[in-house]
Amino acid sequence: MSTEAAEEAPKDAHPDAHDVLNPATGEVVATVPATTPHQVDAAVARATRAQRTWAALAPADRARQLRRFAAVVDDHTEELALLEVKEAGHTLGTARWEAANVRDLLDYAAGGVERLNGRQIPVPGGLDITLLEPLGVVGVIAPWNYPLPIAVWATAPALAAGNAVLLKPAETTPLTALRLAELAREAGLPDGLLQVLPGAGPVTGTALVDHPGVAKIVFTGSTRVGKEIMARCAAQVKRVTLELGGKSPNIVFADSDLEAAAAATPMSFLDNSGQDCCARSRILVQRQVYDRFLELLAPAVESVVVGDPLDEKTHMGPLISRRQLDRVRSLAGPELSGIRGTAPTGPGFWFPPTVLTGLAPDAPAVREEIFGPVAVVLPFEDEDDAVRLANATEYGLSGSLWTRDVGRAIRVSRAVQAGNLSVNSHSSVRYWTPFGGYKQSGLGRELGPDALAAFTETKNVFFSTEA
Ligand code: TXE
Repeated sequence: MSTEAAEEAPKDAHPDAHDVLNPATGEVVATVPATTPHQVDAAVARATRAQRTWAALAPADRARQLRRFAAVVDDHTEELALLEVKEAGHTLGTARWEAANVRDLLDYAAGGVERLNGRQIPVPGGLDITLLEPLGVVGVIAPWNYPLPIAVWATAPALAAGNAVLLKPAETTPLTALRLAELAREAGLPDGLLQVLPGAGPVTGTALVDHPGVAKIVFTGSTRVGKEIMARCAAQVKRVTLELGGKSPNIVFADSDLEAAAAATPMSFLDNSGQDCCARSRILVQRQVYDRFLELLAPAVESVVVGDPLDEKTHMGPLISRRQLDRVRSLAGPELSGIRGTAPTGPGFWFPPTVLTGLAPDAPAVREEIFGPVAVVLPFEDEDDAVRLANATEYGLSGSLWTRDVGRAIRVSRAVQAGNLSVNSHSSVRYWTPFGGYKQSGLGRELGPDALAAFTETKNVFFSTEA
């Protein structure tokens, strides 16, 4: 790892260390020491001290410091983007969007600091006030699919609301998070306010989740681990926000602009090589246009350029790891029929863009989150059937519907159980609109105007005038 990043890791780090591989080549680009539970203790103590000073600042001063942090990130967006390409295999276009998103998240959160107000509600016989207080120390456990932005979705509003943050990045992608903590220091944020604790989920992550000095956990990752974390948090009634998996539908009605729907479909499940919790990985097409839609979709999928993430012409890069590649192969191997694009075969973790056809509704590829460049296509008969199929999943994160009928768009978007829907579009994530899942896709919401309030505790105080 770079010497700058090494300085950010705890000094007496655990001998266990994680190799960070470049997913496009399989080469080791850094080795990062893991944080021991004992070091998590020390980090919580430092964060607790920093949080007291931070929360005592005037809102305008906190906002100013966060804006300065955003400005420092802005000066380093290209560097952060290149680091994201190196550790996560993202295309340059995606990585640049991610770095800019971090800057925007910090700016947006800074704008919320001075608007985070309590309220006064009339109560006879005195004065009643409702305060919004910071929680204290917040633990953020981040995934590897969008390592930097997802970490900052929680970090920015948590800091803005007056909390300290301990961020545990995924084992495969700690480098951008470590660099971000250095930039926070460079921007003048108080020492210890944002600390990055690399390490294994079951060791460092569990120590953070179980620590009584951590008031809330924000976790993004698999539904399996999310359930385990929720159960551990329950033991202390610890606050928790979960952003988990998805198996989102892309519903194409016969009355839609089929050409537009087919042209937009490939990147709706291939963006970030399909390692996206919002990936529209179940394409549901009305029976009478099913064949025509596949005719339009095939050339669009086959023309997706897969290769060197640093080449600006590339649309899709590799998968994150050998493990992820093995999982995708096991669910979408060549024995299944469908449309397949092309991908490099050399070193690195490559899988071609794939659309599977002719599967039964209970096939593993239809039910499970594959988290790779794979979608399944299923036909449906009418509106009710489309809604039934869309909801036939334990997940409920996002979804799209394509139709020219406004009434149908309203009816179906009301009936689909998912936190984020888009009509005639696949866009679901904006830092200024709320994001999160129904059912087993998560608990709570991130982003949007209420993001800061999720990092506060509500306290009501009544002052009697009659004593
Ligand atoms: O996730 P994990 P994995 C889904 C996707 C993917 C699957 C497995 O389907 O194929 O999950 O990915 C930390 N206590 N998503 O295994 O294990 C871990 O170190 C505390 C969806 O990589 O859930 C990492 O920082 N922390 C998704 C983070 O949890 C623990 C994003 C996520 O890792 C822990 C990623 C534990 N016991 C995967 N075990 C999305 N919602 O976008 C692991 N971790």
